[in-house]
Amino acid sequence: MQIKRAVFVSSLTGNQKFAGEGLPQIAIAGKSNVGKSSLINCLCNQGKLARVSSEPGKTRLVNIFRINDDFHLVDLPGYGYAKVSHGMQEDWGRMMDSYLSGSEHLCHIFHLVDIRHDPGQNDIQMQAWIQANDIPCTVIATKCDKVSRAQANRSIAVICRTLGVQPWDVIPCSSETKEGKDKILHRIDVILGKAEA
Ligand SMILES: Nc1nc2c(ncn2[C@@H]2O[C@H](COP(=O)(O)OP(=O)(O)O)[C@@H](O)[C@H]2O)c(=O)[nH]1
Ligand SMILES: [Mg+2]
Repeated sequence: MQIKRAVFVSSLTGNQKFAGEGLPQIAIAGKSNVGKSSLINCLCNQGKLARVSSEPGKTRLVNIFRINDDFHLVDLPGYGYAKVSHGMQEDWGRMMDSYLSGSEHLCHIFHLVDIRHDPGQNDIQMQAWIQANDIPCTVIATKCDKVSRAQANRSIAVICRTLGVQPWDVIPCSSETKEGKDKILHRIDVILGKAEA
């Protein structure tokens, strides 16, 4: 897939549903600061489409982008930012629940984890939730420019073991070097039924 057009559609806050004309939706989940916004910008070849923040916990809305006329990319609010208040964490949970439970067009989740760190408790919970809800998922191990290839392979093994996913469902990537970008775009084609796995 080549992303020719990517436009911001809207942000959801509370109990809004997003039908999006019935186009398939691919959501991006992961800890604050894992690289969700950077990945969106990298895939879409647009520097500032999704805001990239070096301050964790800033993206607290569900942000929706329309990609070509093919699908919607949904940037979910990051989890696990320790410094937010209890109330804010509850808001996060409600927002996720209301998006995820109301989204009949959600067909896949890209679950991002930082390749430099073992998955944490909230990554494990997120993945368990995805599996319990039977949502097809690809784990994207971000920031692979920060580790050697040998270290990346070791991390992928740990990710598979801790999250209970298969190696072919993990794609290492870097928004800096664009490593893994083609694989992710191909995965999107497969998800949308435009290519063979
Ligand atoms: N080295 C490196 N840094 C990255 C990569 N992706 C994101 N970052 C940095 O990590 C920080 C958080 O990125 P952001 O996309 O805002 O994360 P988000 O909170 O998940 O949306 C920023 O300082 C980015 O520049 C990557 O692939 N490689
Ligand atoms: Mg972000």
